[in-house]
Amino acid sequence: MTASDMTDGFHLVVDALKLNGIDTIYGVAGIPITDLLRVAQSEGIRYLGFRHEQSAAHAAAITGYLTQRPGICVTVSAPGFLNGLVALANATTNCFPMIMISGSSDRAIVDLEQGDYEELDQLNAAKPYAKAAYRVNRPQDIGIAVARAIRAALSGRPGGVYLDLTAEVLGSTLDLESARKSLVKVVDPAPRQVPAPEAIARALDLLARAERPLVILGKGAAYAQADAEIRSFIETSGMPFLPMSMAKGLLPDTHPQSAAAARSYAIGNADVAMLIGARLNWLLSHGKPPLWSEGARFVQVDISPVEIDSNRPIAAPVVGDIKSALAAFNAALKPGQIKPSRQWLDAIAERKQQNIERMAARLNADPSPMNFSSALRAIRNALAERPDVYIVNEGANTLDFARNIIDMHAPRRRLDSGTWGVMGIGMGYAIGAAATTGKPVLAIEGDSAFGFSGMEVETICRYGLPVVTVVFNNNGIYRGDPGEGPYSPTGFIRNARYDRIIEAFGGAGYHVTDTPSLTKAVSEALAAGKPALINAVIDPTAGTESGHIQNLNPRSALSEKK
Ligand code: ADP
Ligand code: TZD
Ligand code: MG
Repeated sequence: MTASDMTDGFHLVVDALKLNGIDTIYGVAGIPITDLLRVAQSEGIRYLGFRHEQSAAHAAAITGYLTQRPGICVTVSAPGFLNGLVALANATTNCFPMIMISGSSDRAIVDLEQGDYEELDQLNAAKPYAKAAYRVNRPQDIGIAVARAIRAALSGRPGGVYLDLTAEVLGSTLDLESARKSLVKVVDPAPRQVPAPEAIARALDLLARAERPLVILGKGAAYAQADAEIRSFIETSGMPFLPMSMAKGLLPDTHPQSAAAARSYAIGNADVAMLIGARLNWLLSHGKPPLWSEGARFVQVDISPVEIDSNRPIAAPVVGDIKSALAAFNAALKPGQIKPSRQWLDAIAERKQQNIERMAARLNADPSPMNFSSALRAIRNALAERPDVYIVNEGANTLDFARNIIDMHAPRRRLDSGTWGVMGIGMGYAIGAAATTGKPVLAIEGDSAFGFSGMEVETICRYGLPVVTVVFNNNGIYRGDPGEGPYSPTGFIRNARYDRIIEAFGGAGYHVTDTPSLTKAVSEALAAGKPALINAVIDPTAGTESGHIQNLNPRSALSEKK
């Protein structure tokens, strides 16, 4: 056999990915995967190289969320793998489909702990943090392994999958005929899961008997791309709805049935709540009092059967995929069957009005320096004509205020810290969203949050991506140190000029201290469609410790006795 009758592990991986429609890979180059990236690029896969694996893997995760196709991230062994692992775990926690492929060192040496270059038992390290983890030991298994990884990432509840490729497998050869036969194109990787008709009937029956029903939309509903089905069900039933953070825009935030501005009232008084792709985790106070009423009953639509009854008993579980489930609800729903009481709708409308008026006073103030509300109003004004823009958002106060102030008008446009409340997603999500959609991205970042992935500004400039980052610079985590003196655990260098970071790479930097300049800078930068970073100076005393989740800080029993 001659060399032209042979292929190798590098090419087989690329062939297997391409066969399954993968067109983009994110990663960081190095031993043993540099040639894998070169082959991918020369075979027509778009490769985006990052400065840190965590951001590359976050980009893959958000690509998975936006496209229902697994995002792919490639890393080197041990430390590169571990750098990516946080993002792989975060993807699994948030139910985003992705595959992290890492090269690994010589198994014979790793398994005997004889001290190889970048030695680590990566497969076992990944297992507790991934939905699934596989290792390929023979080139003829690459095709089936990639297929298995894709199916594991996408089917059922989506999640992060780890695929371990030994250096040996990458370099080993296989004859072309066997190679061709070994490749697998996955058929129907996320099969529809149609819920049982009796589950739909039970849920409709419970909703029909409700006086104060409430729909809660989670990011599972956004992921499912069942936008029309969800909207039709909510509008036909007339129920008020609340979007979880990343479900904002599934129906526009300005929709008359949105109860977002009366969130606590709606949650606290609902007699039946219908969860659609949302978990009763900490973000919903586990469904328990005092936020929820003692007697609240639940419908839960979710693809994962074991999510049901996780925190509170679920009276009407609907296990299936949201698109199929909502189609079934719409088919079975009779006009007038669900009747939220007039009193309930009026009470929500009244609370909404009060809260909107209260918020307007804060939004319309124009203090100097800017605070979170005034700066976000300035950004909201710039976004008014740009519903196409994707929003990435992390921080503490920066996150909480932006979630409330920036209305979303289209589905899957808001990408944020999510289930873990993790810092560091910013530039990775922004790059992933821009690369995947070709649309402009506005990243609204706390100064601390930005620091976790800030070096990826070079990546953004290198590829000329339409990412505009606004750093809410209040000199610290939560709030800045007020004056001179030694730095506190939450303080950062005072009056930093984050805008100059992007200038080092040829991007546009803006330094703004008032609201008209902020609106102008955001509008201008978005219109230019080029990399930009706006350093927005925020009053260091404006924020609160931990933003809206101050209550989660442990308090010493001693201080309470005093
Ligand atoms: P949020 O943070 O917005 O409240 P969560 O991440 O807690 O949302 O919940 C998302 C839920 O959606 C998960 O329980 C997941 O199993 C579920 N899910 C994801 N995709 C689908 C789908 N296509 N169909 C049904 N449920 C889904
Ligand atoms: N590390 C990681 C990976 N995730 C975290 N959530 C934290 C640390 C703790 N943390 C928060 O929960 S928010 C936050 C940290 C460090 C940053 C808050 O400061 P910021 O935002 O500058 O980003 P504000 O607007 O100043 O509150
Ligand atoms: Mg800050």
